Amino acid sequence: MYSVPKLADWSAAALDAAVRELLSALESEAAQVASEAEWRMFRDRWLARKNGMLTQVNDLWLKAAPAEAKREVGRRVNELKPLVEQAVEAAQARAHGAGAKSRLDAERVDVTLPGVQRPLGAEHPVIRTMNEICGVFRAMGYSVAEGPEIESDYYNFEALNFPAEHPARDTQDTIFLAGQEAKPARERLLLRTHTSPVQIRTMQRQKPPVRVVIPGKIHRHDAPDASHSPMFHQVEGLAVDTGITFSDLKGTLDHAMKALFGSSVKTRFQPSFFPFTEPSAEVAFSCIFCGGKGCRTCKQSGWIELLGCGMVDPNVFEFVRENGYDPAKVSGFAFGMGVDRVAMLKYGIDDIQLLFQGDVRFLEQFG
Ligand code: 2NL
Repeated sequence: MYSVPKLADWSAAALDAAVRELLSALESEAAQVASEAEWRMFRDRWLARKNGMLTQVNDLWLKAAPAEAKREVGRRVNELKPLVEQAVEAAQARAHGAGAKSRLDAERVDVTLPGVQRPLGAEHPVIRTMNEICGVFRAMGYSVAEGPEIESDYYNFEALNFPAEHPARDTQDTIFLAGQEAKPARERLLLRTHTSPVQIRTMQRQKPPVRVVIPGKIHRHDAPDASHSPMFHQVEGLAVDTGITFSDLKGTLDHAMKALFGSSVKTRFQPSFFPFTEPSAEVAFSCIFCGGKGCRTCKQSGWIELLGCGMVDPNVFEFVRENGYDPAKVSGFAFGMGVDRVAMLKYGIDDIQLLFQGDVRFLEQFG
């Protein structure tokens, strides 16, 4: 690599030769600068105050020159300085350009490649069924209400005519929250076992007439198997007005079953019992798989049981009497159905667990 020579011959010809040699070294070193880091080393080698090439030229050529040569040496040394500075500046511009180009090359994006695929989500079959059921009742003028999943004993039992210690409570397989013993019994919290508490809340908020459906999650202390889950879904409905009769109940639910399962289904009402309705009934519709002849799904009966319903018990109205629900003046009907059962029938699902395991291979079939 080039280094600044000491001079012995101070003639004009010898000085010119030394200058040419230095400039050619400058030019070839400048040509090799290819990056920001190399440029910095090049700049320091030539311009550093301490030991840079120009400093050495000053020391070895100008300061060392005999008095008679000082003028000629000085002129040449002065001309060198701007040349070196120009070469350094030009090399920087080139190094910078080269760096930017290689970065652009590395980061180049091919906009013609296919994009990142984002799979579309699909509505869960339970939610879809819930919306469909609510839609059938909305079309008949019902509104939709929701409420808390953690409820008090009062709303889940007391106000629905399940008195404390009544055996009907046992049928609910309730999951209770721990640490509630310090509270009065009616304030103790539990996971709601039906969405009926929201109907009580609706009657507290709204004077009759009322027509409302309540979709939601409910909980029962049940061991999971193909037809049981400790968490499942329900849609309940309530209609209260003057002069509501059991015929209104039958006509409404008969229409709802036809809207959900096809206009050719028949409905069957059989007497039953619920604490909050009197009289009460179980509703079945004619089997959509065998047309009523008998098959595996309807257990050879020709009927599929789906709903519980009845006329609202006057004892329930007593809890909201002050808000216009005098049982001597108004009457109403109520019903409840399991959404998961409906979804399984509609989509031919034989295991309720599939609905809640979150397996994408199952869920993506509903896109
Ligand atoms: C079933 C039975 C039913 C009700 C729910 C209800 C609510 C109020 C007053 C009266 Cl606030 N009744 N709800 C009535 C009868 C049956 O559900 O088997 N569900 C799956």
